Amino acid sequence: MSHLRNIVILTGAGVSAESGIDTFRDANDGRGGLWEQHRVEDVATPEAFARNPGLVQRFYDMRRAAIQTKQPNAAHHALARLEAQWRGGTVTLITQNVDDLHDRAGSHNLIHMHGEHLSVWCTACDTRHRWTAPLIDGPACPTCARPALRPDIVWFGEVPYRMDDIHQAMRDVDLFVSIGTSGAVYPAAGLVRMARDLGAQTLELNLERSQGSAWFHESRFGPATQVVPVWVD
Ligand code: BJW
Repeated sequence: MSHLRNIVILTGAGVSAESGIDTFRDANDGRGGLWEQHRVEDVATPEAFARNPGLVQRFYDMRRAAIQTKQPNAAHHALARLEAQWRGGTVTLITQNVDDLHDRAGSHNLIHMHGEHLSVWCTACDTRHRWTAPLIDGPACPTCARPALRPDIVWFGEVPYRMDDIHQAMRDVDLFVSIGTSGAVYPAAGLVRMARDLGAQTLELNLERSQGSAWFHESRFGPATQVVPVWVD
């Protein structure tokens, strides 16, 4: 990798799978998109929240509690190590994951494009707060006191966070690496094509071929805890 300066890494649910966090499109019964017994569309859309806020808040409270018991794995640690040791360029980590395992492993140049579980967003006064207690009873915002807190998660139909920062990082990318994502959800799934258009090398590390596999110069298949440390080291 010595001739490469700027690395952009996109991670998805597969990087956290071996920490015990279910992926979205694999851990189901084959009907596609089932997630903890709920269809993704029933809980991960603004319409679902408007229709049944209690169900959605309960669902996220349950997932927050579960995530806090999980630990970063060898793949998260390897990516944090890469950022700490990389010289002569930048390592930008864009994650679609809403867990905090990259943060806890020590990654700093990190973009949570689909939001974060441990953050809540007040839609009344547009402030963000750290989640501390279940949201099911519609608690008041600490800033404006209105009961308008929602999970700070990018649902289908909403614009992912920090798109300007993502485009900025992509402008200078020499190597684009996609890890543990199915390539099914846009705009994240389109980044590999953008990288190709900009002349970058592209590498996929995944358990199996993803939907965008044809866009990668190279693919390496296996569990993230094995293939990521081998690639980094
Ligand atoms: C392992 C492993 C191991 C397993 N080791 N690997 C039609 C065409 C194109 C686009 C659209 C369309 N209709 C609608 C859209 C847009 C829509 C979209 O993409 N829909 C698709 C379903 C088609 N996208 C949006 O709405 C987005 N917003 C948007 O487009 O705004 C417009 C706009 C954008 C930009 C500028 C201006 C305007 C928003 C998307 C929000 C996604 N939100 C979710 C839910 C979060 C809720 C929560 O977590 O609580 O984010 S959906 C869900 O999918 C979650 C994930 O981040 C995301 C991606 O999933 P991921 O990470 O890829 O997981 P899986 O399960 O799919 O794959 C896991 C992979 O890991 C697999 O490949 C396994 O093999 C592998 N794996 N174990 C290594 N051990």
